[in-house]
Amino acid sequence: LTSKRYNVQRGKFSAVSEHDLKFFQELLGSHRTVLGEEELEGHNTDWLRTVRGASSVLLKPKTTEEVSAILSYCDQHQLAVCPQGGNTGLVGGSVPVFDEVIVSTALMNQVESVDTWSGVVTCQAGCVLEALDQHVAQYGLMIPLDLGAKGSCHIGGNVSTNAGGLRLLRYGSLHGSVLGVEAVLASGEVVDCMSAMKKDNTGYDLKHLFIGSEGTLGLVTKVAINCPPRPAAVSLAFLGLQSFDNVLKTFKAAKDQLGEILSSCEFIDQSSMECVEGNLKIKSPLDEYPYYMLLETSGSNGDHDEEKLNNFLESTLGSGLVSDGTVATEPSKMANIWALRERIAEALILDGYTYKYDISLPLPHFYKLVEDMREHLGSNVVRCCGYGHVGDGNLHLNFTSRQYEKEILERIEPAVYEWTSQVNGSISAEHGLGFKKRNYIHYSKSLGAINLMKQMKKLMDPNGILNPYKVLPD
Ligand code: FAD
Ligand code: S2G
Ligand code: ZN
Repeated sequence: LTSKRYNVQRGKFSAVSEHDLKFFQELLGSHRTVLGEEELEGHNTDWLRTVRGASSVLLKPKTTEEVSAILSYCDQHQLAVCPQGGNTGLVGGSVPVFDEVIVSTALMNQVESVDTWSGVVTCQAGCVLEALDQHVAQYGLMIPLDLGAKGSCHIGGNVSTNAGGLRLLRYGSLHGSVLGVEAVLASGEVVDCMSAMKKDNTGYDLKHLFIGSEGTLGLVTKVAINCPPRPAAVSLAFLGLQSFDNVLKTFKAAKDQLGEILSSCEFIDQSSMECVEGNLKIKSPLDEYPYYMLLETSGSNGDHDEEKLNNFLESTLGSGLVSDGTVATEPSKMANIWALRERIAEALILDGYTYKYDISLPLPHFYKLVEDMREHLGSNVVRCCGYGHVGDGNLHLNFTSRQYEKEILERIEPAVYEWTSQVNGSISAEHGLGFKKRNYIHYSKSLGAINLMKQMKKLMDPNGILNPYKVLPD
């Protein structure tokens, strides 16, 4: 149990009573009021299986009005709430720490409108990312976000964690592509910041408070997203390189030579590749190299893009920057290459316990952190690997051991955060702070900023019922 493994005290919240259950069942009906810890096993445990809460009540509202009624009731009765989307979060933010009531967006999965002129889709927070992307594809549009968890994560969870993902390099952050948010405050008040307009400079832009606040300021119930045209042509180059210096130079060359059609730039180190090939028994189309890169292009003219990409490959192979490479345009071939990158998280879990770090770093220091931490941990861990969104300066540094060991965690933390803050990096690039990283926020945010965040939390959730023990330190 999280509360056992980490020394955290339960807040002064009520425990759910028979009277409370009666209220929820009258509001939602018994099939949308799921009871009992065994029933809730999958909702109390995070995707990484590293934190586990003890909730015995899972509520499944369908509408904003039902969310409003739930939250105002919980606020009046001092019941803590854990908002939950697809439960793919990686920082322990999406599951209860104690017996918080879980409010799931699973049944809030309706698309409200797609404006084909402006490319704006309006939908409920519980739409699964992949399903939403498939929905807008019929209009020639795409959701400007892609991540390995697309089959399970909800768009409301993506907004709440300000998820980055594999295409941020091309389509930017959700702070740019989300045009509107509807959220419900702890009091039950509905904050309607929905808009389908690309420009709206009327007062404070409040929607940004809910983007990335991980369920601690309000429960997101609807979003409006600006969707770019779905590219007619996508190609994927998979490269083998001898040094990380060559990875950086190749990234720079890709930006110069591929320019506007470059839509993703990811890297994988040899240790990550060994893990995904060894644990998942999937094969890389290249021989063994110390580093690999995935460079994706997306454009409107396949011939033009493929020619550009092949010229790029020729010049980087010719100059020795790249040691080997292959270009795929056929969807199943591209999917096989993406699996080598997207399934590393899954492969790491098969080692046992994962110590996961999602760090933003200035590119010159980027892989040095992996080398230093690999040396620092030595044979104490089964594996130390680095991969991620090198195009965004976002490293995914992971260690694994057979089972959780406090001694390993203490060798890694706070060393990894100190190292990061010394080069002015971010201790959490895209996954958020959740439960696991909230006490390290000061490595990336000033005390003044943290104080203002606490004041905002106090103003918007005075009883602290929304996702307690998450994001901000006590
Ligand atoms: P959950 O995990 O259910 O919740 C995440 C947080 O948001 C929690 O704090 C929860 O309380 C809160 N929350 C959820 N829904 C709402 C809501 N409607 N209103 C208010 N708060 C809410 N993340 C990235 O950024 N980039 C990646 O490339 C990436 N790749 C991943 C690959 C894999 C294989 C996995 C398992 C995860 C990956 N993630 C990545 C992490 C995770 O998928 C994202 O954080 C995602 O946005 C979480 O969405 P979710 O619906 O699963 O949210
Ligand atoms: C990714 C999520 C998985 C991980 O794959 O891009 O954001 O292992 C990550 O960190
Ligand atoms: Zn990532």
